[in-house]
Amino acid sequence: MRIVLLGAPGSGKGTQAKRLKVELGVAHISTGDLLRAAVKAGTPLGVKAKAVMEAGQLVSDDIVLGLLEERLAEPDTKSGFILDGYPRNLAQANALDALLTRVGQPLEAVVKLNVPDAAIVKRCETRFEQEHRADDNPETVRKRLAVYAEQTAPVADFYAQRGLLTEIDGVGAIEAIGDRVLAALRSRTRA
Ligand code: B4P
Repeated sequence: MRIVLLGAPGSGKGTQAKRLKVELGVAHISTGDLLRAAVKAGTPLGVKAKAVMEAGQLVSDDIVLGLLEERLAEPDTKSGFILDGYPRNLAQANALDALLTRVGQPLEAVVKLNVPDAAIVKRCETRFEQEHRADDNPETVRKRLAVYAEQTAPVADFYAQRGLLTEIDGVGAIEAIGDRVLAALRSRTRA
């Protein structure tokens, strides 16, 4: 299955994708993880991305698309994939559409995790205390939420207009949310 997971930063996309990958037997592609790996490796791309991520902003569309194209060319994506953190704006949504049409692998479902801002701020605070991820500091999280509202929220309408969007309540126990996502995906493939 080919799926996009949408949701605000800290809405649990990465958390849910880990289970979906196992249950559905598909590749998990997180653009956040790809970027963090580039930052850690200190590649020229990573050096550019570091400051942008720490400011809570989006890395440039060209850089992220390049990373994504490379990752989608790997053999484990043949059985399907979950895109986590991509697309994050309408330009990325259009670029993804063009790329997947070109390779004859269109999306089958888009799942959006709905979580109120207050719960997101709390989750990121907890992760900041545990993992010290620079972009989880409270000020940057507020910035990321503003970028989400302005640039990423319209992507949900883009997919709703194409009949691909399913919205899921992303509050509650991690396992219960995963059950909701799986049930929604299964009823979609039966439909
Ligand atoms: P991401 O890596 O995508 O952001 P994230 O905070 O990890 O979000 P996610 O929704 O995956 O949350 P998670 O499951 O980890 O992006 C980071 C940065 O990379 C962006 O700000 C941007 O700069 C850059 N970037 C990435 N993609 C890009 C793109 N396409 N274009 C441009 N720039 C891009 O959950 C968060 C926390 O909540 C965790 O600690 C988790 O344990 C906890 N949690 C999850 N579910 C929970 C639940 N049900 N209850 C309680 N806690 C929960």
